[in-house]
Amino acid sequence: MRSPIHLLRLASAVSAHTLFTTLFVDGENQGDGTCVRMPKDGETATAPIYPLTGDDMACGRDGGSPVPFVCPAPGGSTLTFQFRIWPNAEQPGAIDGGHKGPCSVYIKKVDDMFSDSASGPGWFKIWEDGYEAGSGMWCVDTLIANDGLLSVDLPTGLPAGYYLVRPELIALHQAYRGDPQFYHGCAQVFIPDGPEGRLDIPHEYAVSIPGHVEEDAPGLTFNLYEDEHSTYQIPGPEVYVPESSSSASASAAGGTRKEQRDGKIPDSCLLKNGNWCAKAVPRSSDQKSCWDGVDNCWAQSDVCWDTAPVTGGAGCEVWADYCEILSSACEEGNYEGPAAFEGEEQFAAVPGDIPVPYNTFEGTKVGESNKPATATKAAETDSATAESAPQETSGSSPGEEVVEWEDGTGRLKVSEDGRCGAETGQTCKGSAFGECCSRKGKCGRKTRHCACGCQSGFGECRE
Ligand SMILES: [Cu+2]
Repeated sequence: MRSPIHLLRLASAVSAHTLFTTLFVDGENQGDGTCVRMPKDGETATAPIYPLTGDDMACGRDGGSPVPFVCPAPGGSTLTFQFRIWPNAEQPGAIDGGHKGPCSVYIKKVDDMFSDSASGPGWFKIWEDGYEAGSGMWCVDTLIANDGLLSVDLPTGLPAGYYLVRPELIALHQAYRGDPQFYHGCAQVFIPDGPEGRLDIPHEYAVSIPGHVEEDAPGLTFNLYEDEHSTYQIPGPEVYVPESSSSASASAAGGTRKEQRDGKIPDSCLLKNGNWCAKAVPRSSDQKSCWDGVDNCWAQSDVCWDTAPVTGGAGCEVWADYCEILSSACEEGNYEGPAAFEGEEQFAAVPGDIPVPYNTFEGTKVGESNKPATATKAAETDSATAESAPQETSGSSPGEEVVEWEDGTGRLKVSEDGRCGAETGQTCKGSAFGECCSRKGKCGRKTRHCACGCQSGFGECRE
C-alpha cells in the first residue's frame, strides 16, 4: 500500500522538496528572491519546515529576517508564487508528485516591515484549495500542472500599507504517521491604496502563526492512502476576503493612499540580484579615479555575492563582467569613465504561462460581483483568452452547479463535499463534516461554523 519507491526517492534526492522563490505581480516577474524571505542555507532550503509550534511556521527558516525590498502590489492585483525543487532553477520542477496536499495563502498587515515580527497574531487566510473530486486533483497536483506557479488575487478591501503574503503547501504523504510537511515562505508587498479604515479581521478568521493549525486537525492526520479524498478538510481558519466597502469606485471616493517609504527599489538601480542593487560607479578622469572606480565596482560585487539568495547570483555575474570592462579600460589608459553599463537583469526562464487565479472551495469570492475588472483583465490579454476562460470555468463549475431547492427546509441534500447553504442546496445536518453551516458555506464543528454567522437553515447552530 505504501509506496516504498517514494521513500527511496526521498532518501536519495533530498532536493525533491520545494521552495517559494519568485513573486510575480500582475504577471510581472519581480526577479528571483526579490521581495521574498528565503532560507539562507542552500543545503536545506527546500526541506519541510518544522515544528508546527515554531516561529519558522510564519515565514519559513530565516523568515524572521526581512529582506531589503518590498514590491508594490495594488489591491486586487494578481500575485503569482513560483515554487521550485531547485531554488536556482538549475533543473526544472516544482515539487515531487508524491507530495499531494492542499495549498493556502495567508496575509498579515505589518506597520513596519523591518521590525515587526512575522510570527504571532494578525494572520488570516485569503485563499485555499484542497482536493477536487471532479478532477481528482489535489492543489499540489494543479501546482505541478502549472509548472510550480500558483496565482491568487489580492483582496480589494485591504487598507494601504505593508503586508506579508504567505503561500503554504502541505504534503500529506506522511501525514498518517504524524508527519504532515509544510512548505511556505513570505513575500513582502506594499499596497499603495485601499479603502478607508483599519484592517479589522473578524475574530473567527484571525489566527496566530505558529498556532494557525492544530496538530490533530483532521487535515493534518489524513491518511492519503486509505481515507476518502473527497472528505478532506483543509486545516487552518476559513478563508476571509475583505471586500471594498461599496463599489469598485471605493478608492476614488476617498480611501487610503500611502507613499511607499520603506523597501523601495531605488530608481538609481542599474541591476538587481535578489534584494541587491547596483549603483553607478563614480565618474573618473585620471588614473587614480579610474582605479577607484574599479574598486567601487568590485566592492559592490562582493556585496552582491554575500547577499545572493539561494536562487543564485546570475545578476552578480553580469555585474562582475562590467567590473572587468572597467578594469581593462584603466589598464589601457582610457581613464575617462566609467563605460556605460549595458548589462541586463537576468531572469530564470519562467517554466510556463502565468496561470489564472482559480478558486475551488470559495465558489464565489466575496466582492467579486463588484470587480468586473477580473473578467476584463482576462479578455484583454488576447493570448490568454483562449486558455484562461475555460480554465476558470472548469475550476469553479462544480461549486456553481445549481441544485434545485424550494426553501430552507425543502429539498436539501446532506452535504457530500463539506459545502452548504443556498448556493449548493446542501445541509450539514447529518453530514460527515460537522453539523453546523458557516457563514461562508462550509460544514464544521468549530465556533466559526456554529456561531458568528452560522446559517441555521442549513444545519445546527449554537451560541
Ligand atoms: Cu519532500
